[in-house]
Amino acid sequence: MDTGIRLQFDPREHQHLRYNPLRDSWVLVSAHRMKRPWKGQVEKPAEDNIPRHDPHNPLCPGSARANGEVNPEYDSTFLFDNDFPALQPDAPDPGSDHHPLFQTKAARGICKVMCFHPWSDITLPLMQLGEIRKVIDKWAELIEELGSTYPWVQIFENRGAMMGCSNPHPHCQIWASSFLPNEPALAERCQREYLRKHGEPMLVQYARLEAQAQVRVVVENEHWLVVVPYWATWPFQTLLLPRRHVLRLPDLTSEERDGLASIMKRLLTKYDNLFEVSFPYSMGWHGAPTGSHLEEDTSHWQLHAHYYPPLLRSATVRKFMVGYEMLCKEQRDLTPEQAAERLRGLSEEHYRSRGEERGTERGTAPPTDGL
Ligand code: H2U
Repeated sequence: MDTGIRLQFDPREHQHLRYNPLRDSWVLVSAHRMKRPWKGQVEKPAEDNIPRHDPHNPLCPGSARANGEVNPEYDSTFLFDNDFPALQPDAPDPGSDHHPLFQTKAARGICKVMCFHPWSDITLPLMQLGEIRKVIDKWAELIEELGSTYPWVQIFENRGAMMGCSNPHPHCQIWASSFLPNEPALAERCQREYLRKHGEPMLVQYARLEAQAQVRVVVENEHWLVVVPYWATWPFQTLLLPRRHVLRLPDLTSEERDGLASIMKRLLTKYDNLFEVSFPYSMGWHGAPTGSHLEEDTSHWQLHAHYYPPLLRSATVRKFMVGYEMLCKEQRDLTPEQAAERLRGLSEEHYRSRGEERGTERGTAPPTDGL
């Protein structure tokens, strides 16, 4: 029933829909939902007494993995083929001439694991900038190497047991596939359409507008910008964007890679400081497709990383994407602007380093290129 009374719209109080141009979908923002009491599931606090070296942990230097291979005594990053790969290079072709309701296609690929550091009790925000830079260089190398044949190379990190991570040792995974997976395929279509309609790559324009507005910016430096996107679905979701138009990780200059190491450290320190816990998330890189796409015009793409953390209210209360989200559409409980403001206001000194002499412990040296 329309009462005829028109209230002044306040995004923090009044539910509304926001458009996600990367997924061509709408998210329901209902910030007032944060007021509801929570008697639901409370997660176990993240483990924080992880031993630096555990000879029985298959990701540690010198340990034996599931396939019997022994890891070298590595002292930086370490890459190996996943012993339980979801994609293998030589799976037989199932054939594709099936009923429209029972379709299959060939799926081939390769899965790798990359350890970031020899220590199990360290995470990216606690690593030194030079150590993070080595991770970035390795990521770029992998895109170059696997991308020479595979159309999509997904680099992703699941951090924390809450995100299904099976091992606390700092690591990420790399899955290269013979096909463009659903999310990248959607991002491909949306960015292509956007450039056609608006004459500028979507995320290049978006970064510029967000840098001007400053409302959803969390951290920034000369080369990079982190925002809680206007269309964020997870409570503290962020989008990491270069300021320059960059198609893929290997295209980054040395200065941009250093800037990336710094901005990652700053963002992840803020994440950990939010609830004073090693903040769980899934993150991953999206850049222009590779393989045969290397010969095509992919200028509609802009390199970016998504961070999807599940926590909502505290270190132990997460956001569930369940009933309405599964059956209708994604819904969020605080506005992206509120989330950005909270993250922006947090210290860039890691809570685990506080009280220690600055720069004497690993990871405590303050970043040098903050704006
Ligand atoms: P996650 O914890 O993010 O799942 O990554 C650990 C990966 O390491 C996982 O994909 C692999 C698992 O298959 N792994 C090996 O390849 N060999 C081992 O001996 C243990 C774990």
